[in-house]
Amino acid sequence: MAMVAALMMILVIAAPAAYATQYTVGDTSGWAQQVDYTTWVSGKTFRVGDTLLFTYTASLHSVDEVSQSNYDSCNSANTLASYNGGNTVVNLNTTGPMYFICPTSGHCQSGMKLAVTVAAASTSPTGSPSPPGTPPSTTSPPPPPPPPSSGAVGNFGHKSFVVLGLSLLVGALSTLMS
Ligand SMILES: *[C@@H]1O[C@H](CO)[C@@H](O)[C@H](O)[C@H]1NC(C)=O
Ligand SMILES: [Cu+2]
Repeated sequence: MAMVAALMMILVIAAPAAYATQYTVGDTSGWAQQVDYTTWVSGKTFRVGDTLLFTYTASLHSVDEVSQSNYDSCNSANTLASYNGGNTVVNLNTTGPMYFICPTSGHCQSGMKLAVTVAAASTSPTGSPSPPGTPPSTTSPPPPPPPPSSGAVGNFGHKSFVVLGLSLLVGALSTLMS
């Protein structure tokens, strides 16, 4: 019984990770010149919780997150974030567009720039309830927690059903094992 409960805990805790995707920017080409990142982006859906992995030659390139206008003009004077070292993981924390350029002279102008649009966190492909712990799907603050005694059906989120289901499963298993 204790072991079953422990397994359930692990499943619940591990579930969100199963839905996060790490995208290697440029795939095997990495973050480099002569790569068409518009093509690389097309057909992909980036979601909150996913990550971008930039792999690059640290002596040649780096990664700057910039505004849309600085992306358009290849201006790395005012970055939102700067990364170097050859191996950069960027968390996609919020919905909306994100823009990256290589600040090495001439590289962005020749196409070393990446624009992604981050969508809300995924529900699973089958349309079943979201994994517990999935980040909020919008940038707006989450609603305040419901009062404990209200009992309205709308207050039971997906997590409640998952917990209920697991409780029933654990109960059934412990009955079988007793
Ligand atoms: C995403 O959130 C994490 C944790 O708060 C933070 O460390 C990281 O810098 C954020 N990444 C971006 C790109 O904002
Ligand atoms: Cu570069």
